[in-house]
Amino acid sequence: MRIRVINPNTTRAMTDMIEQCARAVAGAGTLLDAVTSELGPASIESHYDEALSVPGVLAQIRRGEADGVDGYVLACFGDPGLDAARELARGPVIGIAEAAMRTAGHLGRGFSVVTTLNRTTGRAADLAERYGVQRFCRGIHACEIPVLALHTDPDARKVITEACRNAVEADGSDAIVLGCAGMADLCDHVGAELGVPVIDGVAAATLTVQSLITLGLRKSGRGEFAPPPLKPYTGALRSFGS
Ligand code: 2AL
Repeated sequence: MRIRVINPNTTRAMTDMIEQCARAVAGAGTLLDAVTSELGPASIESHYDEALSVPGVLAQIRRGEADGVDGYVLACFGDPGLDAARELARGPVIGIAEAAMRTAGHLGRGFSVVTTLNRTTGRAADLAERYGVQRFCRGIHACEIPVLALHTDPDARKVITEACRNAVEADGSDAIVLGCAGMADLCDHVGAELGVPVIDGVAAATLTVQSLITLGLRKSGRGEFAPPPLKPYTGALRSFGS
């Protein structure tokens, strides 16, 4: 099977790290690659960034469909463009917030999310509600490290680990959800330090997509997620139309 991980931001170094984390869990028979959006912001940490990342995600889904990809991981914690991506794809499309929060629900009574900037916590809260896991989500916390500083700030690992430790204590949580794809490579370290399950959405979403494809399950093409009606699009979005 072919799984494609889409990094909705345009930072290639982040895609490389995400690809390694996804490959580390994918099965031997899975052909997995990761692609970087070619249209949009370098990182996604505002509603503005998120809105402008969506055309780049959809362009990658269109390319993936032409390449015969069986399923996709959207590797940004805001799950940007998830519904629209599902309209375009034949196979499953899973967002990392969706996969991580649903996985956390299997592992204990309550989880905490630790994300990047405080301004992204509202989106995470909206997603918890959307995915029906609000009652398991005990708190959403920010480490106040911007996405692109996650791998340049020498204190990032320590700050994130301590933010996770404090979240478990403050919320009485059983598990931690890492709230950014850029934190994927910290998952094992934070888990070992805290002694509670720590969920990286990149790994969780990769295995969710792989499981669905193994089960022979594809996106439902009936109703809401059927391919969108063709029509002309204008201006910079011309190539997205018929
Ligand atoms: C993210 C993420 O996963 N990728 C990105 O660019 N921004 N999420 C976040 N909470 O900042």
